[in-house]
Amino acid sequence: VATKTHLSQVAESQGTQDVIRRYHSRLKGAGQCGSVNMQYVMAPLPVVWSLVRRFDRPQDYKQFLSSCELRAGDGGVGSVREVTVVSGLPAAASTERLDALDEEEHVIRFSVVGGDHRLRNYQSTTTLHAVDGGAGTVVVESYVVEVPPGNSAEETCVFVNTIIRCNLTSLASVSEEMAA
Ligand code: A9S
Repeated sequence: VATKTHLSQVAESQGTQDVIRRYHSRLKGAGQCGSVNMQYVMAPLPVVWSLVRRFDRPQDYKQFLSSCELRAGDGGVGSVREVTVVSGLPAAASTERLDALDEEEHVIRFSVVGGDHRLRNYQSTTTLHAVDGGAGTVVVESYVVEVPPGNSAEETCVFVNTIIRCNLTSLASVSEEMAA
C-alpha cells in the first residue's frame, strides 16, 4: 500500500488528481464498475517498469498466472496474449490485448478480449511515478469492467481489487529483490 508520504510526493511532483484524471478516469457506462489501487515500491522506477512493460511475461509477478503465450504481435501495442491461470481459480485462461505502452510516461493499458472467466471487457491502466528522489516508485493501477450477471458492482470490485492487491504486493517484492 502506498503511504501518505509517498502519495504526497506524487502529488507534489505532478499532482495526484492530475495523474488520476489523465490516465485513470474512464467513463463507466451503465452496468460497469471500476476502482483505483496504489502501491509503494522501494525500488527505482526503471526496475519496476522493466517488469510492468513486459506484456509477454505477466507471470513474472502475477502469481495467479502460470504461463503466457503471444497469439499476435511481438509484445508491442496491438499484441494479443493468452494467459493460463493457476489451478484453484474459477477460470483457466484469459485472452488480452495490449492497447498502449508509453515508455516515456510509463503507462501500460490492456483489455481482456476473451477467456473462460466472468470479467468481460476488463480494461486495465497502470502508471508508474518516481518518488523519494528516484529511490522509490508509486504504482497506480485502475480498471473498468462489466458487472457480471448475478453479481453487484461492489462484489465485482472486491473480487478484482483482491487480485490486484496480490499482484501489486508481488510486484513490489519482485522489484525490491531485483533492486537489492
Ligand atoms: O491480470 C490482471 O492484471 C488483473 C486481473 C483482475 C486478472 C484477473 C484474471 O486473470 C483472473 C485472475 C483469472 C480472475 C481474469 C482475467 C479473470 C478472473 O476471473
